[in-house]
Amino acid sequence: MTFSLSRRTLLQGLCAAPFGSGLARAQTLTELKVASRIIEVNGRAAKIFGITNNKGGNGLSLMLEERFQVRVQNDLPGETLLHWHGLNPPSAQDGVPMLSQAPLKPGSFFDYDFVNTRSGTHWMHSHFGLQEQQLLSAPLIVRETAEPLFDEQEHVVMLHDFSFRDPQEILAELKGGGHANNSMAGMKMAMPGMLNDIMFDAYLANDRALDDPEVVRVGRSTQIRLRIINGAAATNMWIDLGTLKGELIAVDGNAIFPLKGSLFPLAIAQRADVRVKLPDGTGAWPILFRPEGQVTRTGIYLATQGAEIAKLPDEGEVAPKLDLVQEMKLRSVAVLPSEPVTRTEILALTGGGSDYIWGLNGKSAMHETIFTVHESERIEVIMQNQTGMAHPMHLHGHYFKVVAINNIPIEGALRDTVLVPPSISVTIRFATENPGNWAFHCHHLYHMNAGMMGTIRYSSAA
Ligand SMILES: [Cu+2]
Repeated sequence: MTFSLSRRTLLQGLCAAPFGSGLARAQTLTELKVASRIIEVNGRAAKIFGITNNKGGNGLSLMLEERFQVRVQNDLPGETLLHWHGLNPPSAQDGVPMLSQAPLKPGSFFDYDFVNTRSGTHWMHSHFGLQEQQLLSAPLIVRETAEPLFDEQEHVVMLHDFSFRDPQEILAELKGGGHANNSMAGMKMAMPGMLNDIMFDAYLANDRALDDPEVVRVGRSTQIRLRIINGAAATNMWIDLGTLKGELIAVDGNAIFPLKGSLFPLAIAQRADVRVKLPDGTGAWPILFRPEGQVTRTGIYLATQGAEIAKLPDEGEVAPKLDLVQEMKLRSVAVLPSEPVTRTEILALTGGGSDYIWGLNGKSAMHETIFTVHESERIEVIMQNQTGMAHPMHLHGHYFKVVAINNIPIEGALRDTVLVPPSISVTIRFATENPGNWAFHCHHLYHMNAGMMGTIRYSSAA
């Protein structure tokens, strides 16, 4: 059961036992506060948002067997609403304004309470307006065991793109047909092959640019599991291990058969768990995160105690654009039941002209019904990108299996977000087992806010 009350109402004592088991609940409820905070970027103070838990940490870490019992307190001067990206809550707790819940008023809170069935590296972010661009996001890690199964260290890295500008101003400029960057003003939008439609002031790894990177202290010959979250609003990235070799072991929180490498793509909103075995001896190793099509990069360092950090410039070679070469190779560990597909839907990704209106099947109303489903169906969706930009497509409330790329069948990964590059089709399958009304959208924040979002409705839902 959930409810929403202002702080004042709470003080007036009107929140009398809204739960069946008030005592047990009070012992486990975690509070997340959404508030403004200041960080330093390029030597300048930046006012952004953040999500702090009641232990003072960033975001949330819980065990799989724990019920998801979280109070979100809005300490912002304006409305907000958090979405649990990667979890499959009941739709009334999914945090999409005007679809699943009303936005949270300043000074009020909302109590979330559901059985969580999803483990892995996930995240939470505001689904309200353009707040995600102002770093209103945090890790959401669900562990299956209290201690790592292997003798390994763990570290969470959250990536962001950052601008000192007001995101509303960026969106207005994009809609005005200009490139959201002074030096490229007047440039037409979304030309074929265009990678980035916004120029950012910095790219951050755990809130820090490469001139002042986070240094993670590691033991000699340590094995480390990096849980990497692309929380950028509009930037696809590469994970670059440099001289180190690693293994990709999970995507979007779902285990895959390990894929060896040192360069892994990570589209907007996706997560990657990468296991790295450090060489013997002391040293410092940069892990870089490189936005596609850009020379600027960000990163962290893994360093043994006392090792000197030889700082890298924040510019390097141009990072290539993301493709689906890796996606073709991913194989999920979990096997989906082999029920036949009950229905195939075509979803055209459309728009992106000089008016900066984006859409799904040519429609650009954010809560437009894409299609209606019944419970216990096995739906196949063929997404066809008819635009000049890549779109990281995210389905709420479900995870899906990537089953074909350009109609070439694969036994692909289980995901909640998949990149669909220009002129490419990506086919996914999911089971309709979470009744409600669910957002399905491009996770590029400005594409979404310019119309590339719709709703999948269950016939059983209101
Ligand atoms: Cu998009």
